[in-house]
Amino acid sequence: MGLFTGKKGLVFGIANERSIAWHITSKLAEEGAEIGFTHLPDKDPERPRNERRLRQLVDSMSPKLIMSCDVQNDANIDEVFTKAKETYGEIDFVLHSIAFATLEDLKGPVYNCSREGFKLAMDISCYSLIALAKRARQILKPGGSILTMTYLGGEKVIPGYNMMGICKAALESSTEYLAHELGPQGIRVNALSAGPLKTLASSAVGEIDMMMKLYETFSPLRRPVTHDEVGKMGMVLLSDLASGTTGETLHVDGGFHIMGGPPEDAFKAQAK
Ligand code: 0WD
Repeated sequence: MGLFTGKKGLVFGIANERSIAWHITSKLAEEGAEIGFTHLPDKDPERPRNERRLRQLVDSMSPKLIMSCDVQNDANIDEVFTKAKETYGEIDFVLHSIAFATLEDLKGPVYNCSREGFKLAMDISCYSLIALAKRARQILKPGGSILTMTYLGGEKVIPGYNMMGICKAALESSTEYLAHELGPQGIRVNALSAGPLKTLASSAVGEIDMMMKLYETFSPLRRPVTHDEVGKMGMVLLSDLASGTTGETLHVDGGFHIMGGPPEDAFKAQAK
């Protein structure tokens, strides 16, 4: 029997096989979870690329719910949760693995971010968690769990992360407020702060190879983390193994976030 046998939930944010949401999904499925999925709406209904990519990954799990969902659209989110209630009744978990900012705003500088760019990035990358939690609490069972994805750039200045860092700070604060509000209902809300991984979203942030090198040099484990490691911890936070944990931002980053200065061997490597 798996950790998720008899448990059901929704996953928002699989774009392709590199998506963090996909790696968490694989672990959830291995543990027996029944999962419904949403994908970003396709611009051209004749060529449903987002839906096709998602289906290629998840069809073998025979999901009862696959829908498009634009988290900027309240009516669309309502449709997803209405359908989820019809399909599953109550659910046990929700994974929110969604972020977006225009390239211009990701490149920075932050002081050049437009009002519209700020609203867009905050809406998709932060407000969407609140919007999902509002609906999810109506169908989540006591003991249920909501998980979102964040990055160190929300706690510290990471040059190059710019507007998304501000979104992640707001997302982590939202996680805490939601944890406080949903806790009495027995619902946990946590954030997983992952080290850099090559995905569609991170390719937009840029300098991903340099970030990998940084984690190799500075993190206590002296290496970047893997999709699989992030997938495992995502599954754990959504499971009963984490039943006493809420409002937490948990790092899966090889310990990078604890460092306040470079380790001694970083200078030796440079001197070579
Ligand atoms: O290094 C990384 N890749 C890290 C990512 C390190 C730490 C955290 N994260 C975070 C991201 O900021 C994001 O919150 O993890 C989350 C997932 O990111 P990912 O797996 O790196 O990226 P990706 O595979 O691109 O999934 C993000 C998805 C979108 O993908 P695209 O690339 O098509 O924009 O967010 C979804 C979409 O599927 N998305 C939306 N979903 C619904 N409505 C919307 C929207 N309006 N916009 C984007």
